[in-house]
Amino acid sequence: KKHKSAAVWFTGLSGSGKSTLTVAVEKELHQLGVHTYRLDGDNIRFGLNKDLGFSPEDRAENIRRIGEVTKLMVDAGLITLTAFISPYQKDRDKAREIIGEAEFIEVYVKCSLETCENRDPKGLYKKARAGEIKEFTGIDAPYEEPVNPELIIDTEKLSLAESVHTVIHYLLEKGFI
Ligand code: GGZ
Repeated sequence: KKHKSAAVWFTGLSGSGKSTLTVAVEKELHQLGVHTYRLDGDNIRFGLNKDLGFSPEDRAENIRRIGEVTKLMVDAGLITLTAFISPYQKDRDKAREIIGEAEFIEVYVKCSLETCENRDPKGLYKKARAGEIKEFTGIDAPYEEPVNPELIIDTEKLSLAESVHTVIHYLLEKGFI
């Protein structure tokens, strides 16, 4: 099945639902016969970027490398789904520039800090509040809300199925799939 490649760039707080959403969107795309690749902390921060931490400079470099890798995957014809906090607008803008405006879809996975902190699936917010993790996004490091995202997915209001549908609908509407 013919499709146009693209980078679907999910950004949001830890616990906002980025990973869950990318996994579910990928599953749906596979059912539609679309070739994809998914990048997240598990396959990037333990490999390519294992030399990087969470200072603003390291996050910028993390996102820059991910932008370059994503560009290669988009060139290879894949719909690439990335799930990184990517808290700084300038870093997301740089990824957009690397990948190309026409292929870059910024998806803000919106969820209040309060809800993310209540979900706390890995107990990281608790550790951050206790001072055991420094520079934790939302606690003692900033998250800059996207200025002009192509899509906003409010995971406090939408079910997972509704969130997936919103992304798939966008890709259909814009002629990517
Ligand atoms: C934010 C951190 C931190 C700090 C470890 N701040 O919920 P998770 O665990 O699985 O996802 C978070 C992940 C964030 O990595 P990213 O590469 O997405 O960040 S960025 O785009 O800002 O470069 C969290 C874990 O790593 N983690 N320490 N201090 N998240």
